[in-house]
Amino acid sequence: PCPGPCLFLLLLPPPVRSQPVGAFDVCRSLLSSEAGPGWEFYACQPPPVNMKELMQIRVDPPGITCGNPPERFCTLENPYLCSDECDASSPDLSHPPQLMGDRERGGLITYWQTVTWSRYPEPLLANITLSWNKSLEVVDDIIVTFEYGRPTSMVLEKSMDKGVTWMPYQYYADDCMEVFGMMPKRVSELAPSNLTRVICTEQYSRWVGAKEEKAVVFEVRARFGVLAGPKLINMDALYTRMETMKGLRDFFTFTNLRLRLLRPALGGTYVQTDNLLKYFYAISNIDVPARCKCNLHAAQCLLRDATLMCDCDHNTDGQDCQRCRPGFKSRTWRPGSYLTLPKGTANTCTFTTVSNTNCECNGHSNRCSYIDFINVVTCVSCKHNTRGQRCQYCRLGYYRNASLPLDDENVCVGCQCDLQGSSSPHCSNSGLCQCKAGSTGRRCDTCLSGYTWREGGAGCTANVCDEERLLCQNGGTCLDYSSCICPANYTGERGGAQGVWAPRGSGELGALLLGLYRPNHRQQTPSALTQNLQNNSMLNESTHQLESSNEPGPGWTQLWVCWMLSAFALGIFPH
Ligand SMILES: *[C@@H]1O[C@H](CO)[C@@H](O)[C@H](O)[C@H]1NC(C)=O
Ligand SMILES: *[C@@H]1O[C@H](CO)[C@@H](O)[C@H](O)[C@H]1NC(C)=O
Ligand SMILES: *[C@@H]1O[C@H](CO)[C@@H](O)[C@H](O)[C@H]1NC(C)=O
Ligand SMILES: *[C@@H]1O[C@H](CO)[C@@H](O)[C@H](O)[C@H]1NC(C)=O
Ligand SMILES: *[C@@H]1O[C@H](CO)[C@@H](O)[C@H](O)[C@H]1NC(C)=O
Ligand SMILES: *[C@@H]1O[C@H](CO)[C@@H](O)[C@H](O)[C@H]1NC(C)=O
Ligand SMILES: *[C@@H]1O[C@H](CO)[C@@H](O)[C@H](O)[C@H]1NC(C)=O
Ligand SMILES: [Ca+2]
Repeated sequence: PCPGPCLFLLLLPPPVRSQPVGAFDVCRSLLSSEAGPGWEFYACQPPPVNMKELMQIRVDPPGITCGNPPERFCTLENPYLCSDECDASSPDLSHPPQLMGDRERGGLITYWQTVTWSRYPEPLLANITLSWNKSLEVVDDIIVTFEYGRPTSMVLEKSMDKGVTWMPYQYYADDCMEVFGMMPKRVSELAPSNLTRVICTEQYSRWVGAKEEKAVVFEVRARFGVLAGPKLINMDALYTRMETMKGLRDFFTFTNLRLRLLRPALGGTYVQTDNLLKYFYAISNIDVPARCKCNLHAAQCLLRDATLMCDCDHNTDGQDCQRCRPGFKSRTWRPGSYLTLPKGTANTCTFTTVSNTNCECNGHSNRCSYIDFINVVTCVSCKHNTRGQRCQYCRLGYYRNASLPLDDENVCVGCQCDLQGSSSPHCSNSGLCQCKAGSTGRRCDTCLSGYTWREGGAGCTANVCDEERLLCQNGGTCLDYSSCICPANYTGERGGAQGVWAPRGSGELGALLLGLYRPNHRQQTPSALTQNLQNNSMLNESTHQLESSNEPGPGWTQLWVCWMLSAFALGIFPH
């Protein structure tokens, strides 16, 4: 029964990490209570990463990337030295799109570059589409680094449905009113009430020199700061608003981003038609700090078959943990919540019912439940004195009648261990009770020779005297194997002179081991005694094996861990 849940258990992340306040980086932790160990669930989310490493880049229109055919260009700051060359066929002179997302090592700046504006006055337009095929939540500023000057106008757009529909995210122009008909704004002017407003900013489009300012920023940090304070100290306030303010979470969510480049850097002046080789776009880097959106049901995001997937917990399922696992729909799916602070709420999907194929109880029950702690579907209310995940074991105090099939109503037979002769009411798989010293038999209701059954809870007690071997001295008479009636002037258990205790024969212990005692009332023949010692040693072994099955399985340690856990979970321990 164990290997399934056990393997799963070993694959779980170590549960002993403590939960830092408000970090939401752990989905569950192990708790022990009076009812045994169990899980406590928390809202959780994957850590942020720079998503540039995982983005698909596409540039439009076709042929916008320079170098095919090879082309000369110059720069705004060196307009008359047009000796630079872009050549797609040369590794050193080519500027393909992937150089926007590469890791630059050794300080060498690598960048994508477009053709020059040689077709002026036709506008020089380019679209850069960044796709992740996964909903993400931006957690810090998106920074686009332009070499040779920032565009004088551009739009950042986003899609939340993998590119089906798009919406503007922010407008950038050196003159917002002229280009977009919008009042120029800064994020610092935003208040909590209009935090999700799409603005046009002139901050990143004015000419200040190509080397001085390269960055075009989509300000996320400053927006967070409107709620969480300038240093983002009060993240609780942000998390609270994320829950309560309509559209706030969506504002930071995207699956794709698109940069629509509308007009290149002009060097602070009008377009000089005599030298169009200095107008083009060049982007060396795009940082997208974001986390996988998992609806607060996963603490990590995995790359599977080149697709980002949330590693869903809380019995949720799907790329974004956006639904309950099959069989766990007893209430409708809900995202996890940042509230109540600081730990949030997991809103775990819970077990409902399982199909008959999953609820297999060998005919001893028709109800199952799910134990999240060991991720196991288990039978409940096993009848006919059975127990276990599939009602496949006998309750303690019962043993399996091996000649009956597992689904027989009478498969579990009461041990009926003799209360006085046994040290426990439980027996082994084969029905052997655990006998106290001196008693024997399957039910421990028989005495070894040298022992005599006494009522009143005493069970088998060692004989003090008998008629043959443990004779009473000095003419005493043995009474009921337990005392000698001494002649006058003699005392002692066996009637030894002046109270000296002097048993005759080879001594009790030796006699017992050699099997010398004569059969008696509730006593046995020597061969039966030997037999019984064997049966008892088998009993010792089988006692140890009582809870493990005969199926081949994992090693002892695992079995033990597993047994402990299942035992708690399945209520195996006797009451
Ligand atoms: C860029 O994308 C927009 C929106 O889909 C489209 O209208 C426009 O034609 C594209 N521009 C280029 C140069 O492909
Ligand atoms: C996008 O993700 C979905 C899973 O939501 C997957 O089925 C599909 O294959 C992925 N597409 C690509 C192009 O990777
Ligand atoms: C946002 O609201 C604040 C106060 O309500 C106002 O001063 C500011 O101009 C607004 N910003 C925008 C971009 O609308
Ligand atoms: C086990 O089952 C068989 C077949 O029904 C029966 O004959 C036997 O008495 C049972 N043994 C015990 C110990 O109940
Ligand atoms: C000991 O066990 C064997 C079977 O293993 C059985 O045949 C025998 O009767 C048992 N002896 C006693 C005294 O219980
Ligand atoms: C017991 O012993 C004493 C002396 O030791 C003796 O006087 C007495 O007669 C004895 N009694 C019997 C009944 O033998
Ligand atoms: C059974 O186990 C007990 C304790 O584990 C031990 O003292 C005893 O000697 C064992 N008996 C046999 C017959 O192996
Ligand atoms: Ca680069």
